[in-house]
Amino acid sequence: MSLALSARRWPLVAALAIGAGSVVVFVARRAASPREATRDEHPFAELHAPRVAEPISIDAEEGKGVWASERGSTGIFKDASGAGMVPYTEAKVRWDERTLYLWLYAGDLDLEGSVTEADGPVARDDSFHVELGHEQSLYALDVSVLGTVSDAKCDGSAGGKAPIACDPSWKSGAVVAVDRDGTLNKVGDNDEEWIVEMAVPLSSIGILGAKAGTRIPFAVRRCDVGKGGPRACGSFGVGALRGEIVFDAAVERGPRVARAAQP
Ligand SMILES: [Ca+2]
Ligand SMILES: [Ca+2]
Repeated sequence: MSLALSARRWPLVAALAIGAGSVVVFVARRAASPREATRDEHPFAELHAPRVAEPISIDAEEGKGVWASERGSTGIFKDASGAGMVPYTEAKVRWDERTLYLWLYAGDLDLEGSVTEADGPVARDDSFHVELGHEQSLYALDVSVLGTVSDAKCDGSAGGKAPIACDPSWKSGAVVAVDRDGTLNKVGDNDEEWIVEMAVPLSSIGILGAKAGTRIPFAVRRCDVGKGGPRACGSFGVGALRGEIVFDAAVERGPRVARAAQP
């Protein structure tokens, strides 16, 4: 009986010994290098942006190959309950050494927009709100269905609480084009969608020498404006799951180039 007990205890003793060894190794590793904050201490939603080999011409031309793939896509924006936003809304990002490119897709049955002056109250029109972070600053850009831009440099962090102090004299230098499928400010007919293509100079947000691995805190949201109707809102990178663009080394060439390269 005692022999049988001893035999059963051996695996337990061995496990304890191995466990103790693991603790020693773990402690030694912790002591060897200074502690760094682990990524999962802050709940980031990473958005991996492919690089483009040539600058994207900003013209909102339909079917452009460089935006065809789902790489660098937020997927459908989420509403406050975590469900996919209705109407469908999505953003994609690309980069080169000088520029961050955005493609903002808005499904929309009723296109509403009237603000045409830069830094005007763009958010009351059908629009996107983009937040980019760098160092201690937050750069906020609103861009509307009319292509009107309101931009400001603020205190705060991308996707966090509403910024307290903003300086609207800051200019992003963003180049914007909009493709609209529908009639503006006319209720009763069925509109379909509008798409913003946008280039933001990285130097305007203090990023020089961008390279693979560069990270930019990022949030984007949209509230659909309807004539007298409810405002459906959705976002990416806002609240508990902050967003962050990561510049990938892989180059996005688009399907046309890929086809041309085949024998
Ligand atoms: Ca401004
Ligand atoms: Ca709308």
